[in-house]
Amino acid sequence: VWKSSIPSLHKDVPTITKSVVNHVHTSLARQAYNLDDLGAYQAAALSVRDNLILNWNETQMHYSRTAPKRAYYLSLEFLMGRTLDNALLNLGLKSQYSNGIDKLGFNLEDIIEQERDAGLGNGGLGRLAACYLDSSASQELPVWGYGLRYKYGIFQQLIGPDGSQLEAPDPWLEHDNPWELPRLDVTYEVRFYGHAERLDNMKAIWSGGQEVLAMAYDVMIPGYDTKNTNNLRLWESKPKRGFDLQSFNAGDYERAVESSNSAANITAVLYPNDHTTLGKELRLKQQYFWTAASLADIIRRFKNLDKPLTEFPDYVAIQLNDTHPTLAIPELMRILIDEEDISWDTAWQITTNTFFFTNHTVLPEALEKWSVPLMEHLLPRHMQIIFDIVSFTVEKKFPGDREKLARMSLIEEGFPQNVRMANLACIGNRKVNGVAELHSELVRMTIMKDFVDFYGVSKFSNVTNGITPRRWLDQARICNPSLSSLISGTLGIPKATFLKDLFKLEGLLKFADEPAFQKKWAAVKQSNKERLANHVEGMLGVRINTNAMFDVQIKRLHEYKRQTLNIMGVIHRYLTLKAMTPEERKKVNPKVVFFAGKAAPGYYIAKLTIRLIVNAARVLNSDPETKDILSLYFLPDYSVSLAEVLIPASDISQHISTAGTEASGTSNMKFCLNGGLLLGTVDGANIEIAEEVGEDNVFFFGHLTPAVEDLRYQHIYHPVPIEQKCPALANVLNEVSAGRFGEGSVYEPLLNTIRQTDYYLLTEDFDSYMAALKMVDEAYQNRVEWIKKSIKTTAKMGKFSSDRAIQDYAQEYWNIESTKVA
Ligand code: DL6
Repeated sequence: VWKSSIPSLHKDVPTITKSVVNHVHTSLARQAYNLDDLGAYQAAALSVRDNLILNWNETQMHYSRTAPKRAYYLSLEFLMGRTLDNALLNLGLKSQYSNGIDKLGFNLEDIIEQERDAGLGNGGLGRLAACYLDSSASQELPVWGYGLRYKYGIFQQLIGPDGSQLEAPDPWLEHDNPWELPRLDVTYEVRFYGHAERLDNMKAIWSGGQEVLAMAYDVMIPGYDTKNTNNLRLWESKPKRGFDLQSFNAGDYERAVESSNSAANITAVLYPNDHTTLGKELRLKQQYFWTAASLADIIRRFKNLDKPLTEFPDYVAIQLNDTHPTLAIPELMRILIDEEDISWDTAWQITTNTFFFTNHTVLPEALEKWSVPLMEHLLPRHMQIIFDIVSFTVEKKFPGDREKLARMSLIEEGFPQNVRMANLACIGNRKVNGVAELHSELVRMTIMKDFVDFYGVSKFSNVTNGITPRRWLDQARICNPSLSSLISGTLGIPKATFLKDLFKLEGLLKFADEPAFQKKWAAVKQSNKERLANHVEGMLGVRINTNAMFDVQIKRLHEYKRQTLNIMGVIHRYLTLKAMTPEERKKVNPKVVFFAGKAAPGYYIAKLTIRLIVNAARVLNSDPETKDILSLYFLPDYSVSLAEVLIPASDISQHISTAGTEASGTSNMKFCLNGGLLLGTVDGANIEIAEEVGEDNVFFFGHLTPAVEDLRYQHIYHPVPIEQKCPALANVLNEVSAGRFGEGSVYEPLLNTIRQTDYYLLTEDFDSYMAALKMVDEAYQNRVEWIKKSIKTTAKMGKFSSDRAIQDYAQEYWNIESTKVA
């Protein structure tokens, strides 16, 4: 009876409409007459979810039966964006659902817009994790993600009347989330505080303190063009005992709910930090809660195999996405030693063969540290284990070299002492990687230099980041012919062929010189610009000139990413235009500059940059002399969904970090895949993009990484006034100070970062930046050549598919293999 009753996929239009209507009536308790777009979205999502669940069930059964080695991707952030469109694309059911929805009197594109983004991440690191999940499932690799189910994702960004960023909570779960399955039966207890009593044999008993429950929510991750559907397991915190009945009975209601609230608070919010360490106890609690629950789950699954724990690394690889999950190292040691009675040496052997660590930044301020007293208080047993690791590893090898020991130690001396999470992550792992060639080299040469001497260089390698071409090329929600349809028609291959093997795009090279193809290519870009213009009109109520060059910079606001350099460049352009005669202005090609991105709420300078951009936009966009040739927009509340509209519309995008500071960048890859050209510094993955597409197709400028340290030294010890060093930039700063874009004094702290130490070297790079912008203008004049560059750029993006990146991890690191669900 069970077997014959298992439902089958909704695949054809009649079955699809039936299942949607069924969900309208039975899941939503609504009917056709009162159904709006939101209801239609919910019913369609539930219908698509039925399909995902069926594939998911089969995949998990298949994994259990075949018991392959599995990899687990531990990331505190997964920036998933919307799911419906992507799920339909990966299931290959988009046109069927579109027809079905149409028959029910709705439009698929409209209902897709009803979905809220799952914004469980800050930026590149979280979006990378989402791309890697898509690629793992698409490559039929047995990979699960583990993260936290934040009640509030990345904050909503609003712009206040004075142009400042304001933050509002992101209640993304308000409308219920059809894409997750609560697992009431998958719960683990997690302990905090208490005391750890040492026993013999390096063991200890950790008891007392607070215990909370971690409950699993499963998010299905469909592979593209395959049945394989992997899992992202997100943990939610819950009180272990509901509330304290004793206090309640005694009339102390507040105390009764207190412990319940404190447990639930652990997964309440995503920390909106970016490249700054946060000394927040709650953040440390989040990290331990998540790693402890994930490890307990992984070990439970491993134990089903009935193998000895010494074989754990033969069946399990765990990737640590930056240092956030580093507590998994002492946690695995604790479980093995205290609970499984395994000797210290064997436990260390198992641990260091299981974990792999990816570093995502070398910025010193972003390297996580936790104070020893806080760790001792919150995680007393883990602190003991960390001290033991110090005595048994590095100290054994370099007993005499105190300086080296001090640098390599897991403990940074000071008041208080701190635990250096990057050092712990490095010592407790089998392999460490950076995320682009230059960055991996910097990891080896700077933050991990001593460890390279200690372990040998082979432990430290590189996996250049990648992006999923499914979401970032094919998932363009437009009515006009999309780029992927054009590519498929031109190459004479189905979309699936190049969406699964992005190197196939190289076939476009031989069409780059064909005028008919160039025309079609340009038409797609134009339609994407129209779509963005419509979007902006809906958002800001203004109409944009789509014949202008679209110049885009979208990323988190940070001094090292140098949005400030960009806005100073825009102001310089504006001042130059103002100084021209009307005749001269007539010859200027129009340009629209877009910015989008969030600043961490406590990052004052970054927020001032937003304020300057917004206020400059107000001036530029209302200046009758120049507004037709230069306009500027800050699009609020940047998200994955906004990126999906912005990226395909760009002619040129900016990736202009101070050399050596941007580990990789991934939006650079997305723009190039969509035929946008790149203006950037010789940094991160820009370098490898240029290697692929040819330096003549990239606009590079600025000092190189080896020069940066010296220049900074000069700035501190031999400062030269900005008027002398860079008169053009000095003039821009003076105009801002003088109040041309609103109250000048407001911006002084921002301007002083440039006038004084200029740590991010704007004064050093401004002139070459302006020269590069000029080259962009000139190149854009020759539209045919520009289109050729654009085609060549897309054609050479094969390397930057996250399928390639995930295969690098699977083969070089995790040692796992594809296993197809029949
Ligand atoms: O690797 C993903 C992404 C890179 O593309 C960016 O260049 C890098 O800045 C970012 N790093 C972080 C570091 N966060 N922490 N901790 O987000 O990673």
